[in-house]
Amino acid sequence: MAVGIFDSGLGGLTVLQAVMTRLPDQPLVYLGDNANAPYGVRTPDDILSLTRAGVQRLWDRGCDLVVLACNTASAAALRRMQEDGVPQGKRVLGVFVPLIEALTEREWGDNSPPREVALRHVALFATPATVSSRAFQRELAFRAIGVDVEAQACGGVVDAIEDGDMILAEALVRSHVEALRRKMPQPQAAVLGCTHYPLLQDAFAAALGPDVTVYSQPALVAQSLTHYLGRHPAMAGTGGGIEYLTTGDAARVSDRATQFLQRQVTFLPA
Ligand code: DGN
Repeated sequence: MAVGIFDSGLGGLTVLQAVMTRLPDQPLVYLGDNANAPYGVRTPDDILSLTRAGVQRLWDRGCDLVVLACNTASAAALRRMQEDGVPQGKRVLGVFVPLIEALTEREWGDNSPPREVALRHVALFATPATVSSRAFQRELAFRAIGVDVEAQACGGVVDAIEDGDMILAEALVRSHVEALRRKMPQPQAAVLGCTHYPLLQDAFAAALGPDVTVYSQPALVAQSLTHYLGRHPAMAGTGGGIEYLTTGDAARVSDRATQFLQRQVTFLPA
């Protein structure tokens, strides 16, 4: 059975890439809602209804398990979708929990009560919608006590990446890191809470300096998914293969994705 990977646009390809590397035999279907991207500046209700529609498309294609490879969608929609009830036999997972489990040094899927952890000062870099949702802090509080989180809404970064303007994206990273440092001079760890940002991992690491550990999601999500499929083997598949779907202009999205991943990628209309 194929696993669905959903994102508002291209950012989720960083997660897809890590999942492919980790699980080369697992069939995957990627759906980018490029017609409605970016989500980072939309209202929570808008993000919820777009995410619901995207996940439903993937469920309808037979992907019983869908990963929201987008922090903005995970922040605004995941808990609400789960609380409203997911259809029998279907699942939807997000990208915060693997990151937080790694940050708090938990086993994958460990739902035990929150406890003291070594980490004290964490900087979160994410889209404006993710930052204002406070979903990261809420999920962290379910697992850890006494961690101080300072969040920086990184306006403009996703648009610069989607436009292929990495010079602008890197300049924005430097100015967002400076803004964060004015609020929290010495973070111990920095969380890249947007699936686009791994493309700027080096820029974040350089601006933050060697004393800050930078956590990026794709590899953590892939590890956590591997563990999840081990616990739920009926949701896994064999034989590999990846289908790329978009709600946007397939030719344009294919060009951008090819640039983004630096290998030929062909999207089909969803
Ligand atoms: N890549 C998305 C995320 O992880 O939040 C953000 C993309 C967007 O729609 N702004």
